[in-house]
Order: sequence, then C-alpha cells, then structure tokens
Amino acid sequence: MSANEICHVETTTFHNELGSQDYPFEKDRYWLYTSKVCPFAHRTEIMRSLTGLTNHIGLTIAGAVQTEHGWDLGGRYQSADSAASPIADINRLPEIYKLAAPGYIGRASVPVLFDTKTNTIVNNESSEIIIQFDQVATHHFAHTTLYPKDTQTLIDVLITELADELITPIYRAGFAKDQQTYQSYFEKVFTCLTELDKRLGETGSYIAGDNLTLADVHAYPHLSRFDATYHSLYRLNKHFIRDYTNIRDYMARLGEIPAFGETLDVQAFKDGYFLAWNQPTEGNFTPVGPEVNPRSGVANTVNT
Ligand SMILES: N[C@@H](CCC(=O)N[C@@H](CS)C(=O)NCC(=O)O)C(=O)O
Repeated sequence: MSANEICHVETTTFHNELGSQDYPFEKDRYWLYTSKVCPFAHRTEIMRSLTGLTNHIGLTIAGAVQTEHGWDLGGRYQSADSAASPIADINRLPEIYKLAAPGYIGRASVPVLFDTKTNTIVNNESSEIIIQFDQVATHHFAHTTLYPKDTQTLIDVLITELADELITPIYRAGFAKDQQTYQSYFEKVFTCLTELDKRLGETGSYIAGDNLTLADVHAYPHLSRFDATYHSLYRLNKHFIRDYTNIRDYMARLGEIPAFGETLDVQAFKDGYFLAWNQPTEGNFTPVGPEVNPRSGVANTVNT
C-alpha cells in the first residue's frame, strides 16, 4: 500500500452496534478514539457532545501529526476533553486494533469506539457511530433525535450526495496522479459547492430544512477544513467557502453551536494535514494563512 492510498475515504472493518445485546449501553464502559485532523472522527466528537454522551463515553484524542507508525495516543492532543487512554501499555492506535482482533493487518483508522469490558472494537465507521450515539441518547436521555423517522429518507439522500459529490471528490482531486483526473474531480467539488449554496438559500437554516440533522454532522467537518487546507494542499483553489454566501452563513450558524465550534481546532488540523507523512505534499512546516474564523474554519474577508 503506498502512502498516497491512505487517508482517502476508507472502508472500515468493525460494524457492531452500541445498544445491541452484545454491546448494551453502560456508563463508562465504552471509549472513543479520535483525531483533530480527521473529519470523519470529528463527526463522532460532534455527536458525542451534541447528545450529552460526554458524561458517559470517554475520549482520547490522538496527537495531531500522524507518522507511519499510526496515530499516537501517548502524545495525545492536550485538552480538557481528551483523557489518557484507559488501556494500559498501549500508546498507538494500531495496537488497539491488534488487541481487539489479534492478527489484524488492515488500516488503523480513527474514529474507534472501543468496549473496555470485552477489549473489542464496537465500531470504526463514523457514519454508523453517529447514528448509534443518536439512538442511545434518544433512548436513555432527553436527546432529540437528529435522524427522525419521517425525514430519514431525505437525510440519507443528502448524506450520500455529500459523500459522492463532495467528500470523495475532495480526496480524489487531492491525491490525483494526473491533470485530467485532478481536473474532473476539481470540477465536481465546485459544482457540488454551488448546488449546496443554492440549496441552503432555499431550505432554511440547515441542509435538510429548519432542523439540525445528521446531514449537518456529515457536512461541517469537511467544509470547515476547506479554506485552510483543501484549498491549497489539495489544489482545490477555484473558490474559498467564504465566497459562497449561504454556505458561509450556514457554517457561522453551526460554529455557534458548542458541539461544532468548540470541537474544531484549526491549528491542529492544519498541522495534521501539512506535516503528516501520508499527504500529497509532506512538508516541514504549516502555512500561516489564510486567516479563518476559529469556529467555522471559513476564511475571513480582508476587512474583518
Ligand atoms: N470510513 C471511515 C474513514 C475514517 C478515515 O479515513 N480515517 C483516517 C483519517 S481521516 C485514518 O485514520 N486513516 C488511518 C491511516 O491513515 O493510517 C469513517 O468514516 O469512519
């Protein structure tokens, strides 16, 4: 596997369900591993916070800059939210995969939802983990679901569109090996942003309408990394998110919600992208600009 194949949109291996018979919800039994760099892991931090599961599921945020040895849990990200991993003598995420599945040789990606009682990985797919957090919190606490039955079909369509038209093309453009491939995904990304901007002008405050839904949890992490990272690192430089008025306002609105704005760390994800070994332009330093709003990641205009 070449370095450039890593960190595309990855398939995952563990698809068990939190709240099922094998993995019943219990306070302090499960532990979440994330990274401030990874937009997929960011979804799970947002949902943990939105649902109030912060008091029930512990969190270790890996050190931001990944090496070829995998995510570093020993040199973890320093914040009030990020606790030391509860698994003794394990300092790197790949070792957790091996503990859960001896002989495991696949990728050791974040996010990971770990069961400390059975030493197994419950799930390592962000789109599944956030649904499970939503369900568990709706069932056990006063959380209002972000995936209501009557709009699930619409939310699913929007999430699939985001994945196929925006998120996957961002990586395909960023890791393209020839001009034609790069350009075709480049066009796809900006066509999608134009459509998203139009949609947000028509729908109300959020992607699916007037209410916050899981579609917003899918959208925010990649949109908030765009101006400071994808625009230059992946050469997606036709426009900034700043230039799309409705997306910019939407991102500002989401950034005001603590679960979104307070889980974003622009400097950490910039370091993680620009200094990591597995990015298109491995570097020794992080670009200073552009100036962005720290709660939405959207680039400032010159006079702000
Ligand atoms: N489909 C996964 C993708 C997760 C993913 O791609 N994680 C990346 C970081 S953005 C990772 O940890 N890759 C492991 C590696 O690069 O070694 C999800 O949505 O949870």
